[in-house]
Amino acid sequence: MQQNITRTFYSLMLVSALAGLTSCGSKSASPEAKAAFENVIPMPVSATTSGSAFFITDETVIIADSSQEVRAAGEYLAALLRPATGFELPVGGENTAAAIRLSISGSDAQLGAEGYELTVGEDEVKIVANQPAGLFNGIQTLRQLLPEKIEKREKQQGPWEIAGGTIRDYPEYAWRGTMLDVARHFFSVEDVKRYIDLASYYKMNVLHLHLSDDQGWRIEIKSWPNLTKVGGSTEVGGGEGGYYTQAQYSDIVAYAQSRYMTVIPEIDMPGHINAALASYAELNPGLPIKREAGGPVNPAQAESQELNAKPVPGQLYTGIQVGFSTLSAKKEITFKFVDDVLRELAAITPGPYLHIGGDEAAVTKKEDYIVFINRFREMVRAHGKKMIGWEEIAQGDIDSAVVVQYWNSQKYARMAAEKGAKLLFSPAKKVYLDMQYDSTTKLGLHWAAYIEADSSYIWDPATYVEGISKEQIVGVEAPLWTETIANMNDLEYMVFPRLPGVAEIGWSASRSRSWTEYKARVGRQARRWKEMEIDYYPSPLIQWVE
Ligand code: TNX
Repeated sequence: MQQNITRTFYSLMLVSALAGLTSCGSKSASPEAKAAFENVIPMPVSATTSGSAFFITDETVIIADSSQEVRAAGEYLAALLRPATGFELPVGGENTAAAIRLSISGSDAQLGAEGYELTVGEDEVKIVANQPAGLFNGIQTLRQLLPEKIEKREKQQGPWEIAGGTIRDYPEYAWRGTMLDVARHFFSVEDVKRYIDLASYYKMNVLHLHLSDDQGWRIEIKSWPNLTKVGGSTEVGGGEGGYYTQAQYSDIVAYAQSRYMTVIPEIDMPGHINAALASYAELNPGLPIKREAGGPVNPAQAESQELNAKPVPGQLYTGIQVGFSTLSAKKEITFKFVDDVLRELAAITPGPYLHIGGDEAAVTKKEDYIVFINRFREMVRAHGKKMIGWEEIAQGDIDSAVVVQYWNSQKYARMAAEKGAKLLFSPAKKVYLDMQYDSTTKLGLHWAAYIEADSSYIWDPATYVEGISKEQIVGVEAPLWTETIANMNDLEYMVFPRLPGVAEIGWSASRSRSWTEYKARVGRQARRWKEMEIDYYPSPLIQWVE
């Protein structure tokens, strides 16, 4: 007993001595700062703490003046840090003792185009990368090393401590994306920008925008103005819908570029095309509507009659059935229409891909479907882009220049791989962000599965489909379909906590991933999400540190 008390006494002495040291200026890292260092998502390739700490103060400067893009990264970092710290944080200033230095060295090949090395010493934080994209990713890591309140937009009380150490990091897959369906429910430019910020915070680098579907056409096409005037005028449930002008789309693209995300626009064809058919009578094949459209949506889930309503040919549609509409392969006007749309879209899309949809064309004859895919492919090429489409396009004449997005059928995935195409992995049972977490969560559908946070995380693209190896896979993408998702609160609830997990599957090597370890890290993100005002699903499988 006596011994114990003595030991406790000496430990206390030691703790106070250390605490004293810290307050006298020797900078040793606090447990909180160390924990932040060890809990980054996506998990870095390596992270070693040194025991010391760096403090951002009103003296700190950001050194980033070697090129315009490095400078932009510095300004972006300063804009992130200024509100909560209240510090000036001049960019490109003198090299004083306390600096955050950003630099493009080009000397470390292993880091690739998106990797970085972040070193936190007592007097300097340094992020080194080969490309500005790597600096951007390093900055995202730096944000997670700081106290959560750094994300607040009003001035907070410091200290602004970062644990010392070194993080070396680069991604496993080049394509780490998310898709937002702005057709079933429209999302404003501001909403899309917020989504870009949230996805890029976890180092995602592709934003796929699902710009057209049966319920809405969301991108201005100058040569076919009724697409937006009529086709953009409503959405699921009968709301007012909306669309992006080409200028607004370009604004989204530029914003995404500033976050090192590539926008991939999708026009879904030859099915999922009712909004266009309702806008231009001449595009209608005059097919009878297949009453029980089937498809993955379970009509029993549609709460109101309206959502279950049968589509009427030539009319706008605000329900949630799928697989009932098609373009006509017999009409030449169809191909004029498609070519005009793809030309205008290619002209405003700097990214290399155009997504032509191609899914669930349940009322398109198979021979017509193949004609469509082959002609779409030629048109996309003629406009200087590469084609990507949902897995069904594997039935067409595709080759290594085409990306096939696997979502449901392993047969089509293998067919695509056999034809030499590259695969983008979006298995519905794992990464469909519109799936309910369990039978009690209100938002979402469940035709593919109920997807809890663990299920969404526990899988590996490289072993998921027999016969398809890692070399054939460009990466992962998590789609958010929005039949039941009407606003940002709904969106965030479906996306968090699953999106960070998908981001980690794309970024971190599978051998270093385990759910048990990951769930502790993701639980520690809760405070950050609170500060960022993210409305997340508090999965009971995770111990949230709030
Ligand atoms: C299937 S996945 C669809 C979408 C629906 C989604 C709902 C795919 C390529 N098509 O049209 O919105 O299911 O989960």
